[in-house]
Amino acid sequence: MSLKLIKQALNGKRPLSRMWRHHDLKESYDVVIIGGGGHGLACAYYLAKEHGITNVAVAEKHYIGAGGSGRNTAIVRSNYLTPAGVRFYDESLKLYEQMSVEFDFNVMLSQRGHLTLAHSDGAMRTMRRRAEVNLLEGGESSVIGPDKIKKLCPPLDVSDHPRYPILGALYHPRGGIMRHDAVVWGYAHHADRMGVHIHQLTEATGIEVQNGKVTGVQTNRGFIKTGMVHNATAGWSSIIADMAGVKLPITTYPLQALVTEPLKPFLDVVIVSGSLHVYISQSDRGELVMGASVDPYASYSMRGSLGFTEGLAGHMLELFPSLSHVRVMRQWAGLCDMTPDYSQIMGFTPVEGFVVDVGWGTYGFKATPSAGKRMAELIATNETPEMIRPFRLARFYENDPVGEKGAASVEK
Ligand code: PYC
Repeated sequence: MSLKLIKQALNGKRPLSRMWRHHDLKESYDVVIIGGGGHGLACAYYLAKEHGITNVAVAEKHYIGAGGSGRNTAIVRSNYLTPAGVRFYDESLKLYEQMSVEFDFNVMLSQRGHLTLAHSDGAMRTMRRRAEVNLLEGGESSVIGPDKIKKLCPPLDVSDHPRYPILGALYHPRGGIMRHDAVVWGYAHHADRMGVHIHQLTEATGIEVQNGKVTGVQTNRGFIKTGMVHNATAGWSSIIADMAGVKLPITTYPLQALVTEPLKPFLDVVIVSGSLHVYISQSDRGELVMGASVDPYASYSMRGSLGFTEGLAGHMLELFPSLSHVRVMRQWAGLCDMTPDYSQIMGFTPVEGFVVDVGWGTYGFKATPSAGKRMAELIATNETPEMIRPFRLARFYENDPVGEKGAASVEK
């Protein structure tokens, strides 16, 4: 990318071509993807790239990446608790590892290591179990003690005086952070170049179903005929599913996050504490990016609150007392669609031609490439890929949950 940019600057040809273009809405598409976040765009990209399906529309009610894709704290990891979860997120991490080369575009992946702290014997047991499952599935997470933690993160208070002593941590060397907007833009750019139509400011207002089959989508810009609608939304996933007459076991909660003023680089790992409900990393600009657990009440509000800032600051200072002078620059919220077992819902629904990739709780960003790839495979082949079978909607009726609560960085 940088060489291209230099060439562009020197040859005097301006302006740079658009990353993705605007199109009139066509009367019909083979596939309509509702939601122009990372997941929807990744699905469009893999449909075109791996299955040659390019008559695809991505309908996004705001600008692309305006939802969870642009509001998360950019953490990537695959250190989950269930074998199905580890396999799925590990595929996603591998796709992320190849992404800058695949896109010829720097997505700024920084695999700086990810530490999930344990403050109790119970938490240590869960970390050991996660480490074992990760090893069995080919991952490389391990449980480390306070001395090694201190070496990896000198400013962390590992002494025994805090209310929440640090007994150990699950260390995941391949975990880290990356630039979330770059992921969205990269998928959008390449999907566009292969013929996908990206429609921003295009809101789905209804889904037409006749005799149990999808026949089209109503939008604020007109009706689109299609036999395949993919719900790749977050926050509004249950509302979109309702339009097709499908009920999802999802409750939506806001999740708040903030960034501080920039500091000199001092933190080159990601630190998470599930018990303290906090996580922190330092961005390439030097800002500390921090978040907490979801708000206590279900809501679609995306406003910040003072209660969140106070609670987060209190917990963060338990871990990093030296940050007490640091000023907060801005805060925001995104929406998290929580399912009963803390795992996503992917696949077919009782309505033919209506498929879902929803219920991502607080994990959606790290799942983006694999979610897109596997949903594209499902749409193209009309079969559920083995990798995502555990996450089918029917598991809730078949008493076959995929319990990932123990791997949630932050929970309800
Ligand atoms: O699961 O890694 C995570 C996470 C980070 C922020 C919210 N969830």
